[in-house]
Amino acid sequence: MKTYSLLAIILLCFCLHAEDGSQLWLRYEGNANAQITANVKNSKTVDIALSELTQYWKGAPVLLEKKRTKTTDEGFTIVSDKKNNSLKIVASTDIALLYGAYHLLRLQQTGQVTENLNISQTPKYQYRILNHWDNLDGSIERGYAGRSLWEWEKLPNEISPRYEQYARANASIGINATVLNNVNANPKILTQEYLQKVKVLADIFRPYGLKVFLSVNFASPKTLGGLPDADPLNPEVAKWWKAKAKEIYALIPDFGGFLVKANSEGQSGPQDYGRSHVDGANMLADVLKPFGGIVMWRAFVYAPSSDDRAKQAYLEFMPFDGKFRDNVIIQVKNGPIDFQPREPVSALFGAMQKTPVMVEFQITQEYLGFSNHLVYLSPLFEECLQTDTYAKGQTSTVAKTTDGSLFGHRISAIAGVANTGSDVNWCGHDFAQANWYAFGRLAWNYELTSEQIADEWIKQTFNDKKEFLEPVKGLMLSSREAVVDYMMPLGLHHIFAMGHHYGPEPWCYFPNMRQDWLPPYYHKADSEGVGFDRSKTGSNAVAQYFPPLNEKYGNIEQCPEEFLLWFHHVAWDYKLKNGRTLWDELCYSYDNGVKEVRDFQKIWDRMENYVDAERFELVQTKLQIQARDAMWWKDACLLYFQSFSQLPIPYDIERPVHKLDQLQKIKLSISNHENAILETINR
Ligand code: GCW
Repeated sequence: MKTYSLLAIILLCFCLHAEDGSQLWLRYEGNANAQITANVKNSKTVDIALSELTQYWKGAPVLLEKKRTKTTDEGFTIVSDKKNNSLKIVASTDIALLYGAYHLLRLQQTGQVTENLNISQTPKYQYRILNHWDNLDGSIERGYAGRSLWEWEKLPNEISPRYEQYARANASIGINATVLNNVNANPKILTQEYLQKVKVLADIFRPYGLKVFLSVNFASPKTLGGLPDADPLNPEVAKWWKAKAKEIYALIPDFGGFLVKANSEGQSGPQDYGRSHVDGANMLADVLKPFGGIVMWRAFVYAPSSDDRAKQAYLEFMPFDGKFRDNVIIQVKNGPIDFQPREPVSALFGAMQKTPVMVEFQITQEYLGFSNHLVYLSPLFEECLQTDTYAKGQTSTVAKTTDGSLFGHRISAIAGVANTGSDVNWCGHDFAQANWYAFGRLAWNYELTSEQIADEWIKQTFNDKKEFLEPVKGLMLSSREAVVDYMMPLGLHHIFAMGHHYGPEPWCYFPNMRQDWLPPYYHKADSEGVGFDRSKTGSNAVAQYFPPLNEKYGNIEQCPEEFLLWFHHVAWDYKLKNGRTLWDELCYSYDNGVKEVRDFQKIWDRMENYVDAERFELVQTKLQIQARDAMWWKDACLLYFQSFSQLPIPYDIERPVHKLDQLQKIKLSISNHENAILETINR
């Protein structure tokens, strides 16, 4: 028996070929030679579907049937035709046939093909978009997987094979739009020279159903067009944009539209000319309307003077509800601050009812350990989408307030800030691929659970051996809670190092700097306690939520403990539900976070025989960094907050391995963060 299992392991190891992670979840085995036909005149899209299935589908013959159906343009049906021992994928558009083909292959890869298939799917959101914060010089703002995928210097002549691979990966999970450039937009993207490059990408993406959008700099008519201003009510400005739109659509007839970050973090906008967000957004919407384009206008605005940054997007945008054109959608970050490991949802969801609102998630891990930490983000996305806003009775989840169903909006969208880059494995960390995957799958169908998505991702990306699947799934599903524990438990937030946001710096303070960029503004630690009072006695941000959420969040006794310090300034000796004091619970939470990551290491090391050496080692090394970082976070935060609480760290907890003053000396430069961390921590 022993020899047998040893042999099996050797054989398994032998079969696992050397690999670099570049294939993502698309690891179909070739030469299937299936019998695939289509009743439709071939288009590039249908050809892709035919070719994917012919090569990789190992089941009964498949007919791709295009006909008018009840499902939306992108919906499809897969049905078994038992009589003829065949299958049909039925849809009303070519792209939906391709989505059906990828779904069939997913069923095959995940062992879900049954004799009697009868599946109907239709996406929940109309636009399922990646936002790339890629700059024209090839760098990526908050990107942790190398340089930009877009080789602007080489375009339009040299074409990287990755462009098509990127489109294919997105199509396989139903992502149908991409914003190519950073919201901190360089006006140059709108020059004829760059538009020619954009056109080449759009042409490659089109057969995969991927629509191209651009982020635009609101000052473009001035900086690029030479006009004296960019005032949205200046007819010359509108004329400039009209001509620009005409130029774009001449090159890219199905161009999606503009994404705009205006009057936020130093970007120009309509307020520079005494105009409002409505004036700015509507001017651009009118320009795009004849071509069928839309404007995604971001609500990420906050002024340095405010008493509470968390309230600002709501205060700024609520008065404009219903005043935007019907091709404008307001893009709102999932939480009121900025992509923290945990935030309550933005109060704008459910509150803005007359204007469509879309969620913006961050797939790239700006505040979650970059591409060093294994954090499966699906539970974060799911938590937000399934949060009930109580806007209209009991079932007003964020998902329903944004998918067009609850308020009857014509357009609906969801965006994720991409984590892709030039790294061979696309995302830096092999497990970060799961976050791209999960975003796509949830955008298609937010009723899928994080567990289901992890299950299918692991089976496709690694293997379906129970001994691998179950522990790794468990690891993934607890990873988000772990990062919350070792970075910012109980609702603490924004205690990250200045600028690059890697590692803890709760002490970071400069009297002359914008206070809302500094951690003490958020944690407000003092000798009494810690946390931001957003209840009635404080900033009253809770009032922006519908009842009963406002009551629940505003009342310290009822407030969910994961948001306690988000909404309340809490005494160090305040008793939590489990009987511990706040101080002790903070200590145990940080300690628990460290333990969880140490457990992840133990789990992963046991997986060595089930995974190729390359990916095994990369993940192992990254888990080592994560474990050291978790200890760094724990020691930094506990030792710092202890200087206020003056209380002992419970004696059954592992003692700090750093000194506070040493940790306070760590200054990472963003470009060399990985090495710097290793050096300082190993010192
Ligand atoms: O999360 C913050 C980031 C900025 C980013 C900004 C935004 C693109 O720190 O890098 O800028 O939000 O979303 O506009």
